[in-house]
Amino acid sequence: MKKSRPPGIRPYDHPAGGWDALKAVAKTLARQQIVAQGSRTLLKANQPEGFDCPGCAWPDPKHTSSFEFCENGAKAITWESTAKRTDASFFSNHTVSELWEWTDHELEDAGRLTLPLRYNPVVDQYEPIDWDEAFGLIASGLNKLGPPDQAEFYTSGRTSNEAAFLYQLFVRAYGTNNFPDCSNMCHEATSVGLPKSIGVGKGTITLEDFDHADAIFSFGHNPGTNHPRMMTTLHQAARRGVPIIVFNPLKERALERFAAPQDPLEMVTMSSTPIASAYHQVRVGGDLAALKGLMKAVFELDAASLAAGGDGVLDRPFIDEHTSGFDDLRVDLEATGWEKLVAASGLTKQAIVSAAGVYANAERVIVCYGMGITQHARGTSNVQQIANLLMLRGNIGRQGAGIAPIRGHSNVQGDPTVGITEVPNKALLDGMERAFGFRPPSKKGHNAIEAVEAAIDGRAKALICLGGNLAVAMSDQQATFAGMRNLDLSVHIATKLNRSHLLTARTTLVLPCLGRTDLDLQASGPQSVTVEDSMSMVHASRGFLNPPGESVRSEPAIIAGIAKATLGDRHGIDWDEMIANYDLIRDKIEEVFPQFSEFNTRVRIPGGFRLDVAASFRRWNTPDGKANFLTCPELFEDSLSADEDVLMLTTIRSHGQYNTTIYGLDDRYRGVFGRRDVVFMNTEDLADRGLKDGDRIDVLGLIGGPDDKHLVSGFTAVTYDIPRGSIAGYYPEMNVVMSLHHYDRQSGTPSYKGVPVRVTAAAS
Ligand SMILES: Nc1nc2c(c(=O)[nH]1)N[C@H]1C(S)=C(S)[C@@H](COP(=O)(O)OP(=O)(O)OC[C@H]3O[C@@H](n4cnc5c(=O)[nH]c(N)nc54)[C@H](O)[C@@H]3O)O[C@H]1N2
Ligand SMILES: Nc1nc2c(c(=O)[nH]1)N[C@H]1C(S)=C(S)[C@@H](COP(=O)(O)OP(=O)(O)OC[C@H]3O[C@@H](n4cnc5c(=O)[nH]c(N)nc54)[C@H](O)[C@@H]3O)O[C@H]1N2
Ligand SMILES: [Mo]
Repeated sequence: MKKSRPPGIRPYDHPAGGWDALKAVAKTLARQQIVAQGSRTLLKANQPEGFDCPGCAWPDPKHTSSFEFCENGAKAITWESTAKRTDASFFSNHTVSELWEWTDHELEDAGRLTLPLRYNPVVDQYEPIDWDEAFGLIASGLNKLGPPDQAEFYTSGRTSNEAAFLYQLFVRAYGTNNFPDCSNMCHEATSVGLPKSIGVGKGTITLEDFDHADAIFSFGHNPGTNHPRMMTTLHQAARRGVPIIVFNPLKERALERFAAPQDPLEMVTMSSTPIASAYHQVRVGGDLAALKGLMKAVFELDAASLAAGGDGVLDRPFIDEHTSGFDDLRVDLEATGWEKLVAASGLTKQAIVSAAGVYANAERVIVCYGMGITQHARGTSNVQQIANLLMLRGNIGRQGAGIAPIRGHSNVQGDPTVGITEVPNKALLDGMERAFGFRPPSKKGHNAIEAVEAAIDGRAKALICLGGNLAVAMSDQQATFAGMRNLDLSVHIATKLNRSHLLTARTTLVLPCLGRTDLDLQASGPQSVTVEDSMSMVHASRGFLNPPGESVRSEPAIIAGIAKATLGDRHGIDWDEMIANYDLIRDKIEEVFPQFSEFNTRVRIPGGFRLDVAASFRRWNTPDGKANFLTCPELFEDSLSADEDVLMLTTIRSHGQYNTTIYGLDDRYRGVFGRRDVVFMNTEDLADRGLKDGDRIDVLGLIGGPDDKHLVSGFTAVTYDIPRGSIAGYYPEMNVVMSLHHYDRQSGTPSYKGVPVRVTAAAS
């Protein structure tokens, strides 16, 4: 007898991609009312003369290739180039209290922002305001603060290099390093962890390396949804017979099998290609143990090979010449028994040993990873164990091998490269002094968590957000919301309305900006901006659509307007000149950061250029000039996760969202339709609690207080193929269960993917 499933739960048995992906795009185009211009827009994505897709940071094949179909890229583009508008009448028809009751989906679906707005508390509405008046209010708000450290300057990762660079110039000239940014919630564990390991906080491979890899390992990322263009690469590798070994608690469909929309044969025959050659369902938070197990098994294979008179499997010349810390790693692995590794990873010893066999047999290995690795209380250590694993066989700094952090936002890697960082190094400070004749402050500023903490306890009085939706993206929404409401001045530079904008301060402004697809016309003509992808390639992006309204300005122009009003002619910076022609901004970027030499020339070459990643050439910019093996003795994320009654919650993205932007309520590949109020659980974990598929449950976060402040109630439990002890729910709905103080102590990354929780039947 077939069991009936909860409403909206219908297991999906097609491969990822295929015709359903094409259908989904057609539906999105229609919903955003852009059928006519939509297809034209999509064809310009990631083309040499077109714009960079705002969907993700996956690189483009040589940037001159033909159109690459990507379902979620298409959603990101149509969502931005929608014909819907929020104009003056929209805001006079809806109070902020009323909008607060709308869902996140409804808020953004209302359309593009078209006018600068100021919140009027008397009528509880946003009202149009002149640009100059807006800039004046911001300037007086910032200039009446005590020390400049009372202001926080957030950046989300869609911001171009040019806008980010001007922003950091303005903020440093104003006098602070308070640069919370979305990267703090994302790949900060990479940016902090890898410099200590290999001397650079970026990936070491290029896209071409995949053509030469003999094995690919994938930890904690979901490319079918979040980096769909990566599926072209994985599809090609799988067809070449390259083993792809996946470590992920959830069986993500695209990693199981994929039908490439660009492959006519697969589309016509409705066939697909298996992607993963082995799929290891590691426990949530079990990667540290899995990685140490892999390394322990490599050591054992090495010993066995040597005992049999072979050469061993370690790359001894590489280890001797290029690394330090090898003996410490060996001691750490010897001290950790298999029993513990098996328990903490949730994998059998056999599974780990077999994956290690694939690793040791491959001449060239790439390890890719995403948020499943970084968003943990030990995220930095996770990243460093991946580097260790690669270093054991010299898999860094040669063709077909290396480490591949898969970045999120389309320019999240570029923003820190051009100065968005709360910890400026000497080179940055020297560069700024050289180019602008003033020495910026060197004192460490706030990251995202510290900025929110400062808002909560009143140390921060002003917050300027260059994009994003900080309040909803951050852990502990109750605390974060209260902090944002506590401010004197809040300014949001945005394309669309979101919940952060409704958390009004004493003075609150929303400033409408152009997106990637929009034509950016300045005094010297149409402008291009630049972005850096996950593989350190910098290239140009130029939009071509008519802006959503006459008043909408570019991000650089808005920053320049704020800077001029706030700083006057301090330091003699000519803001107008740079806005008239973005080449002049790029000249300054080059002056501050020598790796951008001949920036304006090189960025005009189709496909752009690659920034120097020293570790790709086996130059190690670490204090001892070597690649460092770094150990982490603790296996569990925290003491609670060893408690049997405690489940580890991970928070994931559905197929129908872009971070806090909810395109729709379906998560097709996971078989969820029309809802997001579900929690994926193992049948036995449910049974242990007297629960079953479809029951309504409460989920209580256990860190950050004994009361029920971190409670999500009345969600529906859905039985799912997930390891015992692990549960999964959607970001951002589940952010409420997280304490603001639960984060990786090394990088500040919130532990979004390792939250100890207790699950019970719903109280009401
Ligand atoms: N369409 C779309 N594209 C996007 C985004 C989007 O929201 N929508 N967001 C962009 C951004 S900013 C980012 S950072 C990236 C995010 O891209 P991903 O890194 O793919 O992000 P997530 O969906 O959060 O989770 C990734 C995977 O980690 C697995 N996972 C969860 N916990 C663990 C764990 O403990 N261990 C392991 N090994 N795996 C685990 C989940 O099952 C999931 O498959 O995508 C970018 N691209
Ligand atoms: N529980 C949980 N929480 C998470 C995560 C998780 O996996 N689990 N992931 C974290 C990660 S990886 C990230 S990166 C953060 C994301 O945090 P953010 O980057 O702050 O959030 P987004 O949802 O990407 O921001 C969406 C808003 O950006 C604005 N926007 C869109 N395009 C543009 C543009 O071109 N210019 C400007 N100025 N504004 C624009 C729109 O107003 C839109 O509402 O969330 C983090 N939060
Ligand atoms: Mo991200």
